[in-house]
Amino acid sequence: MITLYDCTTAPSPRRARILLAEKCVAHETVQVDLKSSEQLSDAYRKVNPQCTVPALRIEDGTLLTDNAAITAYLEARYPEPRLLGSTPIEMAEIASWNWRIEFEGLMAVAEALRNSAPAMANRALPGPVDYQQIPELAQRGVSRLQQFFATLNERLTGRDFIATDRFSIADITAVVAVDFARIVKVKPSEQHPNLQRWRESMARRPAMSL
Ligand SMILES: N[C@@H](CCC(=O)N[C@@H](CS)C(=O)NCC(=O)O)C(=O)O
Repeated sequence: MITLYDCTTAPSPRRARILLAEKCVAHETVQVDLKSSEQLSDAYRKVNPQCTVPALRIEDGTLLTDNAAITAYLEARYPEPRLLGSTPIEMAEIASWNWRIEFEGLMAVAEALRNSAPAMANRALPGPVDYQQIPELAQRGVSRLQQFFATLNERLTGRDFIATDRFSIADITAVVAVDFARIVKVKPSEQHPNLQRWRESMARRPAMSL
């Protein structure tokens, strides 16, 4: 049986959770409680020395320790539905948008949150090493996030999906990034009609409620 090391409140494992659901992959889930720093415990370090979630244990015991590996593996092993594209051009478009959403969206929320939240003092980056907060990065993160929302809104003009004319991994990553931005009080508004329309249509997919 495949096992997902998950945390229901965190954005990165939500990406893996939605992907597993979209591909209908049966699996077990183990919750790792980030609020009580369980990811830094000796027990979890033995599972994943990077001290992050998600991690996916596959049947032969191999541990996949990030969304990049989990996505590559699941797409290769369960090709349908195709979420990384079918043609070379589709694959390139999807890879490009997925990277932009990670860098301009998810990383911006992480900068804003992790450099400001008192509970994350000394934990400005995930992983086994402690890093101090840089308050200016929190402000920059919020600015980048506002720009990211404008970018997505513009991209979605006259489009149903972010990267191509079909649902893809880029839509999953974007739903997770847009939803998690609420934690730093950035939300789609009337300035983002295309983004709002797309998010409403994504809500009709059962996996997006995970
Ligand atoms: N590259 C990783 C990033 C994973 C990541 O940053 N996970 C966060 C939760 S969203 C984490 O494990 N944080 C632990 C911590 O803050 O110590 C991926 O996308 O798989």
